[in-house]
Amino acid sequence: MDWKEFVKTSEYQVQSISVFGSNTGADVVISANDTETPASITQQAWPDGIVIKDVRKISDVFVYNNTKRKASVSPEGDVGKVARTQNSAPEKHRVGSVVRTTKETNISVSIDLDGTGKSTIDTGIGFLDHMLTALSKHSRFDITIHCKGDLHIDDHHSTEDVALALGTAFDTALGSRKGIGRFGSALCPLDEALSRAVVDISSRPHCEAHLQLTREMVGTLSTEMIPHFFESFAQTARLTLHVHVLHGFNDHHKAESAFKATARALRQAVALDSTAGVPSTKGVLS
Ligand SMILES: [Mn+2]
Repeated sequence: MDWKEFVKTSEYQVQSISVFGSNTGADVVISANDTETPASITQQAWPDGIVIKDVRKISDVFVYNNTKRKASVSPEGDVGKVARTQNSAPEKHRVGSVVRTTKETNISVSIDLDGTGKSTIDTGIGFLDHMLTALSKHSRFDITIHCKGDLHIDDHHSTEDVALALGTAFDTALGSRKGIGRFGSALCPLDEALSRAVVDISSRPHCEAHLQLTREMVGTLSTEMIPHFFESFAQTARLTLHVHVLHGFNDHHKAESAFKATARALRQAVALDSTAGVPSTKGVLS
């Protein structure tokens, strides 16, 4: 049996439960102990998965294979995570990693789009580390970045190459780009600064980054590299990103609110959506 995951769309009000994967003949029983829902649904084979629609006030769901309990789902959270038994396949995480070595930089990046916002970031540029830590935290992507770059020249190659590598890892983690929301948008303040980010995982790289930065440097990061970071990331991540600082005074705040808004927008755009299929009228998004 090769089933993979359940997706729930909202807490206690579940529009559909999808069981993806394939099963060639074993009895599978899905039961939900809710009086408005059929007590159990049995299918002999589900090569294309099972979708149960309009399940309401759900309190628990079980999957059985040959009457042996394989998994249960509890109703917490936006996207239900399967509480798997030891016999089950590990939960699928969308991960990507990149090692990028040039004469200018030596970089390793890994990303887990289904993480909790844990990060280990060491780019050699303190303020960039601070921004990438914020990106991880507010996107809930687990991110590890190590960069040894030619900082004796300046911060350009390190910043640009970290962005390119992070975008490539993100693209790898997304895979086929099926079953995701595709669009995301967020407004994030940091005290007096307010930023807006809008993301379309379009596979067409484009970035508009207008950040109103006025200082030459923040810490050891040139402010001109901050919009360039977003441009480079969008290029290899193959997405459209519009990020604007709407107003603000302090450049540290402006940049940080821009990264936080981008993180929130990305989180929304990559969120799994069991009804999405390929979220494009063209039928292709990869
Ligand atoms: Mn800060």
